[in-house]
Amino acid sequence: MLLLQFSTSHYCRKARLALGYKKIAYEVENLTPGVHVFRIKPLTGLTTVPVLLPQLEAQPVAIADSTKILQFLEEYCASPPLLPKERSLQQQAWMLEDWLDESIGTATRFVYYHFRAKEGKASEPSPLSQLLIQVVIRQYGINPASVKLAAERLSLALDILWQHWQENPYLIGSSPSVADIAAAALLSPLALIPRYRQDYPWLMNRIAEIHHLCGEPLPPGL
Ligand SMILES: N[C@@H](CCC(=O)N[C@@H](CS)C(=O)NCC(=O)O)C(=O)O
Repeated sequence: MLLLQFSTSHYCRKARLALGYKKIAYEVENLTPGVHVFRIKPLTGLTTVPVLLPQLEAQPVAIADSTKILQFLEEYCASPPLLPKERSLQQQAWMLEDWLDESIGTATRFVYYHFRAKEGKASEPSPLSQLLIQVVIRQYGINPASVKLAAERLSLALDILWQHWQENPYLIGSSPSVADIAAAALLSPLALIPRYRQDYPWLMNRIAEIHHLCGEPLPPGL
């Protein structure tokens, strides 16, 4: 299998964690933001990464969207499972995964890029890095007001995740699921921000543990 990705994208990390957990052999092709559309759009009709090319007979040529990639991997390789056995718990796992993907992954992006453009600027002052950060900031409309909303959304989300993880090592059921993979990947950019490392040590431990389970190198900051 071939994963088309941006090496730093937390959505691509999510796909890598699932591939790693299932011990599926794959290669990555790192794309350059901007020109990536010429590679991606003819394959999927979309412009976002990750995109998985299964390169297998009787399978789709390309799968776009990290949630669709996780669904494909679960069907293609059922063991080890990333879903509980009970149908009602499976639905809960996918619901949590979708919330983490659509709402929390976006909020993380806002807080993360705002940090890299402000307090974190000293650690990556190169004009090229700062130019790329400014492109992302414009693309997604990241500004102090939208960052404040994102930080509030994250704070609520982290309270909810804390309640789940305090009672059980896994978010749904008794083994890792798509929800744990999504949380570990989509919250991983927060590890670079000192305030989050200091206020949420349990989250950093959880992110690290899930990365170990999946054989994936830790994100920057951990
Ligand atoms: N919901 C999508 C989100 C993917 C996404 O936002 N990818 C970003 C990188 S983190 C991207 O490809 N941005 C480039 C673009 O939108 O052209 C998924 O889960 O795959």
